[in-house]
Amino acid sequence: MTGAVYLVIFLVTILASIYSVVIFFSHTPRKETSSELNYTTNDDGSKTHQLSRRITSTDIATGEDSLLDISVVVPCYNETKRLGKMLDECVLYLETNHKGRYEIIIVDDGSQDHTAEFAIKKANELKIRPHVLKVVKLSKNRGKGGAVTHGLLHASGKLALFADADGATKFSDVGKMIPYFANNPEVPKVAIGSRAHMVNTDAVVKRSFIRNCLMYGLHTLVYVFGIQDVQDTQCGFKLFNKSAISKIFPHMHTERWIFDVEVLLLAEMQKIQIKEFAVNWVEIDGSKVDLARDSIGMAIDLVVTRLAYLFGIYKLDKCKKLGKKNQ
Ligand SMILES: Nc1nc2c(ncn2[C@@H]2O[C@H](COP(=O)(O)OP(=O)(O)O)[C@@H](O)[C@H]2O)c(=O)[nH]1
Ligand SMILES: [Mg+2]
Repeated sequence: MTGAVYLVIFLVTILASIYSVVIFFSHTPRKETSSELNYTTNDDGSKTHQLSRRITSTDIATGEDSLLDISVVVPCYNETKRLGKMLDECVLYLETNHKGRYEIIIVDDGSQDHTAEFAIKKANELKIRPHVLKVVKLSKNRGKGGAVTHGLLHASGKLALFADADGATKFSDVGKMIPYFANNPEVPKVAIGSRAHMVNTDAVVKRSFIRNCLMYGLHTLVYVFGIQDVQDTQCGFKLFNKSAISKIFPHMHTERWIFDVEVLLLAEMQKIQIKEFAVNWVEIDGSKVDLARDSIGMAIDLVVTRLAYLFGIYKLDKCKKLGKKNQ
């Protein structure tokens, strides 16, 4: 056999091994359980209520299909210590600017510290009407990405934001993003909070050395594996119109920390408009990220997500690529 044949065999073996590894680490999200389609609110508490119908990839938003301006999805895992302050700020902004036209969906991802009950108590304390704050409990922990995906797919607002429970991003900054969605609700758009303007400020410089190193490592991997046009992929403050939700979230696979990158990959693959907005952000204690365990998981998920789309292991099933008119 010639050298060329050996080379081909070698390359095919390498490719087949990479393919198998990607299949091994790829994710198939579990189906929603029936209890996850219900929520509780601050009424008498004896009954659960049905969430809005799940958004599908074939839905076409008209802007007339919802009475609500905005839904806010808050993924929560053991957040009794941090959620209160975030809700104070969030409800103040929404009551002032969107009274009667908003909902907050708390997705409690198997917390053990009674986050769900805390959220209902907080809704009473803030005197918001029943059914404005909805609490969904996931039967089994899915991770932040799974919780955000679940909440957004059952959101009923014309726009839907996901925001971290720690209130690290100043909530009122959503007001800078909303005008971007003013016209043409059928055109999918994504607005993402960005901390890129803060790289040399105390908020980032004062983070621990190891956290900053891991952050730079992650940014480099994100850059190499697919997202070059977005400076801050990881900020937990992203706003979508209904059209963008239906084009992106029915296709999600990644359930843990790196799901933001899959959201952006899906948006870029379909030429969906993405705009970054500088937001005010402060580091809040009590992060759920375990540096040692999660950074390895993040790196694996990142590489696997990119390669899985490349190899066709992850696909945009029913969702057709958008035509030129939406670019
Ligand atoms: N639903 C859900 N949310 C989570 C999970 N882990 C973290 N979160 C939420 O994700 C958001 C960001 O978490 P945080 O620990 O502040 O991450 P960091 O800001 O990247 O350090 C918070 O709202 C957390 O409650 C999880 O396993 N499930
Ligand atoms: Mg945080």
